[in-house]
Amino acid sequence: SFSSNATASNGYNFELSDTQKEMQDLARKFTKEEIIPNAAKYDKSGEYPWDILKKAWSLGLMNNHIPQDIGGLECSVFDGCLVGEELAYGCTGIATAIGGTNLGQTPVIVAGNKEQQKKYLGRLVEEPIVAAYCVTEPGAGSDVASIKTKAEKKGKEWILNGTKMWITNGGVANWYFVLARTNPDPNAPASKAFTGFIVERAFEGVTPGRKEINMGQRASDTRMVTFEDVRVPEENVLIGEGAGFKIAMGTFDKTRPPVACNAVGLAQRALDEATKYSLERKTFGKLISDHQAVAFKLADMAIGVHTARLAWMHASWSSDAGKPCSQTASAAKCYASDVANKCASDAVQIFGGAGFNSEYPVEKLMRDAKIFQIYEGTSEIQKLVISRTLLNEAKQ
Ligand code: CS8
Ligand code: FAD
Repeated sequence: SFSSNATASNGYNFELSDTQKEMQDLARKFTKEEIIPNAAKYDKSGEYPWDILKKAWSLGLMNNHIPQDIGGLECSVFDGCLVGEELAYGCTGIATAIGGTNLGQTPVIVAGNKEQQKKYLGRLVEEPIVAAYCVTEPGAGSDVASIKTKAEKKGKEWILNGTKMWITNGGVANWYFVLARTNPDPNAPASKAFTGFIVERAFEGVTPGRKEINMGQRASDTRMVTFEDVRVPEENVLIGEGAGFKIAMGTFDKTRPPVACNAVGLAQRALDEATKYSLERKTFGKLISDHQAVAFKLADMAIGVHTARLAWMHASWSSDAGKPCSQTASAAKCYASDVANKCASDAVQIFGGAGFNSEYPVEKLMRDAKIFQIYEGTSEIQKLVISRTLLNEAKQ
């Protein structure tokens, strides 16, 4: 088992266990050998990186959180992040393809019954296929409670209608987690008005749209998905009618630290590339690293990487320890996203003209970094979650 010693430790412990180090080394080696040499190719073609995912799957670098009785590794959030940071160092587009399936699985891990877990998580253990998480719609992203996709009960089935937007793995997933409104009363509280469903790609009426052409993370597959009179059997409801909103929110508590760790992987890559370049490039008769303006930029990047890493570590540890963690997960996600953007932009600056050119690795980092401030809740939404919690506590 790759379960974390971070959860078991008393007090502070910054030492990884031997098993964690092995897992991290495996992911680092995989990134070096399989992801880094192919990242630019997938970025340019936009092709889905199936061959890389298949290799990652066979090495146990995907589906980390599936329970052991289903055949998975049942990794802690912390251990999944150790792997995620390494993969993201190589390409955050590929890391998002992998993170997207973990995100789709999480509602089934946290809220699925054993039959649902065996059927849907079991498939992902048996074959290298992926899942997706469908909450956002063309008219509603930040405000989840305003989604319009609806499901109506007819006998032993639910009839699902609506359109989801910007769905990672939307065109390649074998099944989707879908959040839909099941109580038409506009005054029904969010905590009771929505239901979470497992919807197979193969169900009639499920149609993914065209692949969206995005600024960065272009290896990842982002699509609209429409559901037209899709008949979903009642056994595919997670927990029960009305439980969906809390499942969707509870999922983020476990999946925002992994987004933060991916942002840290990108920031570390920016720092490493910039450091290397600063020791090669000369201006005014000396290496650019000997100009303090450049060296201090590197120092600021290192401060960001270090502190953002501690933030995902603490947030994932809190989640694994069963502590209230929405605030720490949001803080890590928001902060690491800003650090990734600052580090990528600074790396481009240190590269000068070469930084702006696609033959060098850092322009991709800058394009890839932006989405971290938007997906899995924008930075503004993370601040909303944090400020609400702290103000509620202060009022008590
Ligand atoms: O709308 C919420 C929100 O989180 N918005 C942001 C949406 C978002 O993050 N979307 C991301 C989509 S997925 C994605 O982008 C994938 S990226 C690709 C993969 C990359 C992998 C590397 C909100 C703004 C936080 C809250 O909305 P409100 O409507 O204001 O709801 P509330 O009044 O706060 O809460 C309503 C009820 O829900 C309960 N709740 C809230 N948070 C939680 C958590 N766990 C459990 N339950 C929760 N965290 C809350 O308690 C309310 O229930 P009551 O019983 O009424 O008290
Ligand atoms: P809006 O909600 O329209 O926000 C627009 C702007 O207003 C933002 O700057 C926002 O921060 C700001 N804003 C909104 N409300 C407030 C407020 N209350 N206070 C202050 N500012 C506010 N979704 C999924 O369900 N599954 C996925 O797999 C998925 N993958 C994605 C992959 C990519 C590449 C992209 C681009 C998006 C993905 N999303 C996914 C959707 C993503 O989560 C949303 O785009 C995001 O939550 C923002 O929603 P929106 O785009 O509707 O922006």
